[in-house]
Amino acid sequence: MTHIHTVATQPIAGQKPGTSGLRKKTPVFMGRHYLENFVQSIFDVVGAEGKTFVLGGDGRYFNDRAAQVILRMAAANGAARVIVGQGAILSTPAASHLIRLNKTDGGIIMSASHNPGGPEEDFGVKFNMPNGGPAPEAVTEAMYARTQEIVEYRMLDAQDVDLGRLGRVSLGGMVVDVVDPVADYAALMESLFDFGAIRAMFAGGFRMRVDSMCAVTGPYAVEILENRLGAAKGTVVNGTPLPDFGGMHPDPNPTWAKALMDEMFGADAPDFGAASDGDGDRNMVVGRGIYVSPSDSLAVLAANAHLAPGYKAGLKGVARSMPTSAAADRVAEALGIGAYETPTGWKFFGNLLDAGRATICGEESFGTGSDHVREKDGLWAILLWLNILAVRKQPVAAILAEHWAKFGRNYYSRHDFEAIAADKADAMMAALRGSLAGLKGNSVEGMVVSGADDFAYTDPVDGSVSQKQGVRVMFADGSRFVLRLSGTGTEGATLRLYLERYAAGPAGLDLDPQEALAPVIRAAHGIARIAEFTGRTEPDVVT
Ligand code: VG1
Ligand code: CO
Repeated sequence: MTHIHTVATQPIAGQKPGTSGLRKKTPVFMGRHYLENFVQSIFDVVGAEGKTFVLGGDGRYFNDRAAQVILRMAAANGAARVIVGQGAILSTPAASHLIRLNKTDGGIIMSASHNPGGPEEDFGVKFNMPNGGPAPEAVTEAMYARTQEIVEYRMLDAQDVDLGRLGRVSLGGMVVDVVDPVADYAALMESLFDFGAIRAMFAGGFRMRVDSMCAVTGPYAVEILENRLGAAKGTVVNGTPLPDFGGMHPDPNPTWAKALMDEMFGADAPDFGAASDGDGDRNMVVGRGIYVSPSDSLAVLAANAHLAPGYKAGLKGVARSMPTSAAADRVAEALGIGAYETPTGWKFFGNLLDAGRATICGEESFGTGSDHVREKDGLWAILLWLNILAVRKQPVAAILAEHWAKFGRNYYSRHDFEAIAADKADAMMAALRGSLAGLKGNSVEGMVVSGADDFAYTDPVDGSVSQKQGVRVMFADGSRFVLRLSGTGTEGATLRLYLERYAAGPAGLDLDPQEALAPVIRAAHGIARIAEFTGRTEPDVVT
């Protein structure tokens, strides 16, 4: 006998999803009715009766408890079936794949991605649509509206489901299928890439280091790289997902993946290095002695994707987020395919992928992916790089040098100023927005402004409009900077300053990016008055 409780509740302030779902401090999520209110709001908006959902998360603290709550609520709301990763584990791209593979009605992913995990760190919940992609703005807005009027939620009175054991069980009237989190995803990767060629490369002595940062990709990377592709045991480090990520900050960039950087720039560096983030949708790739900026990685992948079996027919188009460098646009132009510029956040790529306009997408924030799923996919990018390396038989440095010689180089960097008081950050952005109209023609630190705007995007597929997606200031020499506030942080505001300068080559391709960008950096500080508003002169993280 099962009982469904209807629990009286009330709206909780601040349950507004950001760039990628709802993210808060873990104690907030564990607070009374907090998770329940948001999950009920999801079900109220998308409907649960008779539906099938996918459920999993990145294994961070509270992941297991939250999964039990969500299962009981799904059952109480009349869902027919939930497919859940064993141990409540699923990487974000694997969840996206399962949603599509099983033709489900969507999925709930428990993750705060690259934000640290633990009892005092961050937790998050996001909903993905039946196409496997993040809910678009109209849907997340409806969920938010629901959180502000909610008065009750539904909960099944039941024991925990044993998520450690594979197989089918029932929960109230609902079927729960506990599945291997890795198997279907690994099969998908095997269908896209030339595993034979990559295996031969490893057998020939190719060495690699993958830092899974004690987050979700460990089991995926061990199975695919070590077990199926024959990379040496121990290639994957920090490969066991831990509730607190072992105290690591699972954000794959040179600052947080410093151990990997040191290794790749050290005396006995392996041929190739890679890291991924908390939920497995991001990647950083590093060659021996050379860091690959995410914008360059997107461009190189687009230019060489046809070398992998899954993309041998060529690409339909390439899409990038607005702050990402234009390096990929140059490749698209050379290939004679479409190039798209979207706001920050993977949800904006969904329509382009569904409509067959873009095949490969990427963001400067270490996210790359393709139409194989509807999320960015860290291991996919690492495997595409490996496939390219196996075919071209050149070091990463040579591939980059040839790329720049052919297309020119978009020097690029992002400077993050973290944990700024929100009111100060807002005041700075407001002042900057107010000054845009008068900027054109001004010379700041020797840089002449050729244009400035606040990026607005009209989706070419459904016509929806997204305003105020970031301030762009363009200079007469083709350089630019972009400023926007993060939508994924949980402490104060994070200011992101994106910097870009193009060098056509063949000379001037070997500069240090920070030096190459120095005039743009000075002009950005001058125009935005960052120090005056925030008191900060130096960024906390440089990528
Ligand atoms: C950041 C990145 C953005 C990315 C988002 C989610 O957002 O800049 O490119 O899509 O994180 O990534 P923001 O609003 O903080 O700049 V993750 O790996 O959540 O899934
Ligand atoms: Co992520």
